Amino acid sequence: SSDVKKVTVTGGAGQISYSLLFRIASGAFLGPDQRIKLQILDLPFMQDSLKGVQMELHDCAFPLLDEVVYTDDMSVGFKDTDYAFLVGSKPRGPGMERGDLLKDNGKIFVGVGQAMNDNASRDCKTIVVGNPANTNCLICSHYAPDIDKKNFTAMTRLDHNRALAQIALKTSAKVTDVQKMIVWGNHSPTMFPDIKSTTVDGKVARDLVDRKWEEDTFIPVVQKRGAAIIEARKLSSAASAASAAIDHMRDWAKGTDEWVSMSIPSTGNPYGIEEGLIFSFPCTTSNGEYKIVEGLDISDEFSQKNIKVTTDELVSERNFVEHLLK
Ligand code: NAX
Repeated sequence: SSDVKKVTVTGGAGQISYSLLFRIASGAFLGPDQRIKLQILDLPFMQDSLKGVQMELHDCAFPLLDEVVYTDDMSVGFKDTDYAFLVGSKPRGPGMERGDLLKDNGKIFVGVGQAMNDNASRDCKTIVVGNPANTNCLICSHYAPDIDKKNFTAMTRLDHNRALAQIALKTSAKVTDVQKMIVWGNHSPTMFPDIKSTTVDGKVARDLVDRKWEEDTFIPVVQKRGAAIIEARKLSSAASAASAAIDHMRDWAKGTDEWVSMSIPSTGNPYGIEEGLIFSFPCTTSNGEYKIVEGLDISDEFSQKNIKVTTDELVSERNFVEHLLK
């Protein structure tokens, strides 16, 4: 029926999805009253594995889950979808340069964009999780010209949540006491976790932690957290990535007054970031729309330097896939 929301997840047989699908189906995304149909996509050789995921989803007997389809056919997977979690992509293999990854995964997002343009709801809200997420998002949106660009976003919420957690741990505060966190730029080690505006239980964060810790420990720990997880777990972060994807999409769909970091298409305003780049900004959300937090002073040398590094990287990634953006 029409009050069932269709949710598409790509890369459905992968490790992030093994956490994400079950959280979506349990109601963590759209709440305890919203019925859901899951449309799960993965490549042809993963269909057996997807069948197992479907069996487990059935076995949870989730009250909100109307139907689960799994497929390798994008016209089925994206049919009339309301929300798309684009997780599927090729992991970076040994000896692979970032450029190779950009090229290989860029091609995936050409096809995904086309399939979404032909099949998805015109109001479909999309998060790109698969790396390099920001530039994949740019490509996907380019190939879905009939869907508003503002509906295509990429995930920097995991970086945002990591930054919240580091400040909470350092100041012995609850994570909910930490507010006005920002991650600017690209989901990559050039991202800029910015605590200039951050408060902890109402107090200015920079009065509680010193600048040396901020610059030499906090920022690099957040920037390199993905690598630290791989080192410890021998697998990349999965449950935390799924949780952040839910946070991003839930807040976008249902609204929040908290500042959250979302990678969205820049319009050039209000911070002068080049138009069109998929760039992480501080946002608030209401009525299914996000809005950039305005009026922040980022004119100091430290902010400018850090924002420039991550902007330059996004420009160079875009230049690398220019042939796909014609
Ligand atoms: P896995 O390798 O476990 O799963 C990826 C799945 O995608 C596989 O089942 C694969 O068959 C499928 N796939 C590949 N190409 C596809 C296509 N064209 N259509 C549909 N499915 C396709 O990776 P996992 O650990 O789940 O990570 C998925 C992606 O998230 C990776 O690109 C990873 O780098 C990225 N991440 C992004 C994060 C972010 O903050 N934006 C953080 C976590 C994660 O590292």
